[in-house]
Amino acid sequence: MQKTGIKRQIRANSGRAFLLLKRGFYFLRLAYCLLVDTRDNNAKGDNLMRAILLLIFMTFLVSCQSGNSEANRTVEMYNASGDMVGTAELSEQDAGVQVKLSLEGLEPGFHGVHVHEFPQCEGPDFTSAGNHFNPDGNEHGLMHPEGSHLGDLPNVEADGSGIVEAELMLAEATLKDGKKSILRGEGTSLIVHDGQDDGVSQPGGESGDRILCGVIKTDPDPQGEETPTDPTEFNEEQEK
Ligand SMILES: [Cu+2]
Ligand SMILES: [Zn+2]
Repeated sequence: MQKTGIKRQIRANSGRAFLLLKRGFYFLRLAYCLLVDTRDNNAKGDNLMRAILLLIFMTFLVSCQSGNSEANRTVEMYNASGDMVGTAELSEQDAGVQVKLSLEGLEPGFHGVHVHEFPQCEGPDFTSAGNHFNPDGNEHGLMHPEGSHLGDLPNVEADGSGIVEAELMLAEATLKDGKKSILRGEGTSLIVHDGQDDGVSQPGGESGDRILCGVIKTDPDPQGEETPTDPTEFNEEQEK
């Protein structure tokens, strides 16, 4: 029943907390050993070695944490049939958000790419993604004098085998908080078009059908696999 469900959840949560604690203790002990040993040992070379080790260890800790922050994000790209055909690696940079696209199975040639306003990729037409992300109310197009949408990106070119490997810059956008955040609210989406964006036509550069879509969300994996309803819990409820 409900009670067992709650119990199970508490058990799951405390298990996770225990693991975290254990890991924390391990790191603390390691750091402590490195520091204390330094005091006991007078050999300067050893001290230096330990200091370097400690530094490496601290860097490792920090880099572990930043892996989960808003600085990076991987977006899975799907085609109209619902097959995953690549990824977009997003990373926060001074100039904006870098978008590293790795795609396959496209028609050779140029394709328009934009960040659209809603985090919804419902195939086959992906109209659920809405218009281009445009928090400033600009016109569309990187070549438009009154442009551009914040979500406008340069075209990418698929090679003869339909593969795209491209690094684009979503200028002035951010993954952090604020008006120009592509994680704002529920999030946004990344769309690849069948045709080329001409950079000036309204409202979308006449780039044709939306052929790929990927959701850009704040928390794509909120609680791991434990969140979905436990099927055994349902069975227990049924038996009563
Ligand atoms: Cu678009
Ligand atoms: Zn646009």
